[in-house]
Amino acid sequence: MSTENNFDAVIIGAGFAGMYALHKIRGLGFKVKAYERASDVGGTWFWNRYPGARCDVNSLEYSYQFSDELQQEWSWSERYSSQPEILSYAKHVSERFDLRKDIQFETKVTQLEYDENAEVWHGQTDRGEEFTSRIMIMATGCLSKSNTPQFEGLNQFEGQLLHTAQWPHTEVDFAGKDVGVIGTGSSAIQLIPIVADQAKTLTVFQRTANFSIPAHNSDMDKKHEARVKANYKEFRAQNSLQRSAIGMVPNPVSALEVSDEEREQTYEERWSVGGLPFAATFNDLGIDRRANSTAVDFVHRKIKDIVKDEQTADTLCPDTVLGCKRLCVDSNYYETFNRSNVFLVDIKQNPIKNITKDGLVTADKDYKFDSLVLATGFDAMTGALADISITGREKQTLASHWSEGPQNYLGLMVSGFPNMFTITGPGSPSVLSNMIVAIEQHVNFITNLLDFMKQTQRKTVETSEKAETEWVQQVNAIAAQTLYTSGCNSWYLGANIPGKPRIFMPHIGFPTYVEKCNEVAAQDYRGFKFS
Ligand code: FAD
Ligand code: N01
Repeated sequence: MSTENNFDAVIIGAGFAGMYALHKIRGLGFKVKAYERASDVGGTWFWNRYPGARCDVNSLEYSYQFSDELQQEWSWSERYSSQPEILSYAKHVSERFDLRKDIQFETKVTQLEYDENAEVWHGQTDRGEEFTSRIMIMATGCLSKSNTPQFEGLNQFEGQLLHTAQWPHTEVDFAGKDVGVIGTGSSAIQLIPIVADQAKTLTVFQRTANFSIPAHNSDMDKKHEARVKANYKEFRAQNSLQRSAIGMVPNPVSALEVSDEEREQTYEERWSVGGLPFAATFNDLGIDRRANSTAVDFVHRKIKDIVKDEQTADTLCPDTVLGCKRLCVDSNYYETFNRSNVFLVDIKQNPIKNITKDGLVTADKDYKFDSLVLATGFDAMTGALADISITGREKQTLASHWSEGPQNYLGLMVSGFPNMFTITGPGSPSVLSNMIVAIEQHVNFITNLLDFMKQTQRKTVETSEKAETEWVQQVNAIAAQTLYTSGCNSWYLGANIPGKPRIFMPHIGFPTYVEKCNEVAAQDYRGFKFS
């Protein structure tokens, strides 16, 4: 292998995590390269091009803060920006910081093996290339490995088959078509109102009803933007103190301690603001079933007010705890079911038996379509890592180390896998926070640690099994105090993928996590071993 392919650090992925990691690691003077299987930067926003895709965290927050010039010069056009605008932002960042020259696109890393003697990682790509690197940064994404359920007959479908997370780059025209959508998660809920507007008919196949809160998206309020920009640092710092690092004001009051009138009025106020802050209407919605059921009842009433057909409304009412699955945020989702061309099928009652060449068959009926959209989500948090064959010390594979579920320390490092870091992996706040904030915190922690190694002339860092076991116990103990583990079957638990170990993966609470990381760093990186 030529020395051209020997690196100090290799990053896998060029979404927001990989891009920032590349920028920061360059700053350490390292020889660094990123591999990305897509043809451009953006990650999530490169792949998820379905109509209606947009963020559900305010754009003034869902953006980088590491460069004040960047955050001052960029302007978002909407409160929750659309996928094309977020992708333009990612491209702008890559150009502004000249990132592309160190990213190799259309290249998937397929294999990584640790060489204990040389203390380097050997990598292979799907193009047959090889590389070595002392440091590996896994910026592979939590929601980047799409999930295509193994429906019988799927490959026999002769119409147009689409997946929300692998959407074509050219416009998909649904005009005059009969369309089926399988799934009613966040992606489906964003897509359904738009497809319904274009298609001749739209049939939605729902297995589990989801809670959705109106986005009330709007054009960016320029005065608000100017106020935030005048004080951006303070705004960011305040938001980072919130449990999800999102600037939603939590109401420090129990849902059970207020009168019925006050409770109803408070829910109404939050519903009219819209979006994720609804989950923080009262301080016990995530921990107390009785409190949570007041929110459930409120949303059920809203659904029944909006949706005219009684049976459809009943089917749309979730029977799970609110917020246990990620809350969806929509524009006209429930209203769409009042259209005469839209039909809802409850596949919990009548499961899909198989896909046919021109539609699908459920337990009680045949359906025919021109287009079938799979809005069936992701093998979340571990899927993209499991997609790479990774072998660490003593020939142990990551797959065998994680056979009972992911184990790591601070969500950053796995024992037996030296010098390999995961960004926003399981065990970190990641998907339960504003992810760009979580990404920056992780990358800063990792690059500070690498700088510490450089200054103290250490070659390798790894964590111990003890640190890892204690961390996983702590993550689980926090989750066990909430309704996340008992209130539903979510992808946070791996429950959406048949055979995946059922374990709650994210760490709940961004500020407490940051505190812990800072404490670890201040104690010469307690829980990490250096050589
Ligand atoms: P990704 O953006 O997933 O990037 C990972 C990259 O790694 C991908 O481009 C992938 O191609 C590449 N890759 C993976 N494996 C390999 C390999 N073996 N070889 C080469 N390349 C590889 N989060 C929020 O906080 N707020 C939101 O509003 C929000 N909205 C979302 C909307 C949608 C539709 C989805 C799907 C997710 C949303 N998220 C949101 C979560 C989102 O994933 C993160 O906010 C963020 O974009 C993740 O960035 P990342 O760089 O960590 O991962
Ligand atoms: O995926 P999901 P998603 N047969 O897993 C159904 C982020 N995001 O792409 O619930 C039949 O939520 C499945 O049914 P069930 C956000 O973090 C954010 O929508 O398992 N149905 C479910 O209805 C989000 O949480 C935004 O019973 C099957 C759906 O498919 C995450 O990405 C927008 C099935 C999958 O829903 C994932 O969202 C989009 C089967 N075999 C995404 N398998 C924003 O708004 C699965 N389903 C910011």
